Amino acid sequence: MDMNAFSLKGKTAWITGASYGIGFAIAEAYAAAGAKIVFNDINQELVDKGLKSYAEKGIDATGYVCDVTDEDAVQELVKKIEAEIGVIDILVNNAGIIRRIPMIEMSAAEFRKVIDVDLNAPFICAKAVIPSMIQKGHGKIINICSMMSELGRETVSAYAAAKGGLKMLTRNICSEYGGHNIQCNGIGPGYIATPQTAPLRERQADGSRHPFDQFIIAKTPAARWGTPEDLQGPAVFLASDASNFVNGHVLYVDGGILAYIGKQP
Ligand code: NAP
Ligand code: GCO
Repeated sequence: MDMNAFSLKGKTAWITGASYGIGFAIAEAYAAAGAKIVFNDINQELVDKGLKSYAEKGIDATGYVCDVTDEDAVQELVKKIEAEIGVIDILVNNAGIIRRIPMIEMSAAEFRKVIDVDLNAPFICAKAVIPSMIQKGHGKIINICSMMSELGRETVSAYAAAKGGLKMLTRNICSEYGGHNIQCNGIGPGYIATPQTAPLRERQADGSRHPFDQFIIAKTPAARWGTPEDLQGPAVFLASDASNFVNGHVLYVDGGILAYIGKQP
């Protein structure tokens, strides 16, 4: 086998919401694999924060301000990227939010907001990049799903609905555009230590671990939270020629949680 199949040399990768967290880690890995990095975030302050972080890693990334839920803005951004950087070969739909609210206490507006960012935006971004991928004869779309694409839990109804839908959007893009040599797959991270999950890991007043933190440790065969770096290898694989016959798949990177009943108390 030619190991260059895992190279991203000469490819342009757009990772949404990638000033920090999982998106940043994936972009870092893509840069190491040879890709040109483009990212966006919701405001200039975050884009500047991201540019500083990328520069500190020696990565010459290009950052843009764009709200991924705004279709006109996304269409304009893709045209700008194509003019200034090049056709997007790899899209990672990473931008996402969560609102942990008991369903009967959640307003429809709050529910819609989560669906808008976590499901509608991946549709908007994929729709914007697919035409040029078809013209170019290849493309990779990677949707950042979740364990909540498979399981529910209290207080995350909107998020689980969005991530479940994102799994099916992944399969549908595969079905509709696989014939154009476009592979659309998902990554389903387990519980990863990022700002998004920080509230679930906060130390208690007495210095003990958060009950949810203890719960996740007991439910994970690896007995630890994941790190954004745990996602880098799977993300490079799904963006590279090494996965050209993998399509419509969600690759769970969860330390084994989905396979495990949990440690006996
Ligand atoms: P994070 O730390 O909250 O980062 C998410 C990024 O997306 C932030 O930079 C955020 O900007 C940006 N964003 C939010 N709304 C946006 C919008 N409308 N337009 C553009 N950018 C926007 O989250 P993370 O933990 O890195 O998670 C990244 C992805 O992985 C998300 O899709 C999440 O659902 C998924 N995921 C996370 C975990 C986990 O355990 N952490 C597990 C499974 C899946 P702001 O700072 O302004 O919000
Ligand atoms: C939560 C967490 C999870 C993780 C992730 C798990 O509140 O349960 O935030 O949703 O973010 O999605 O895969």
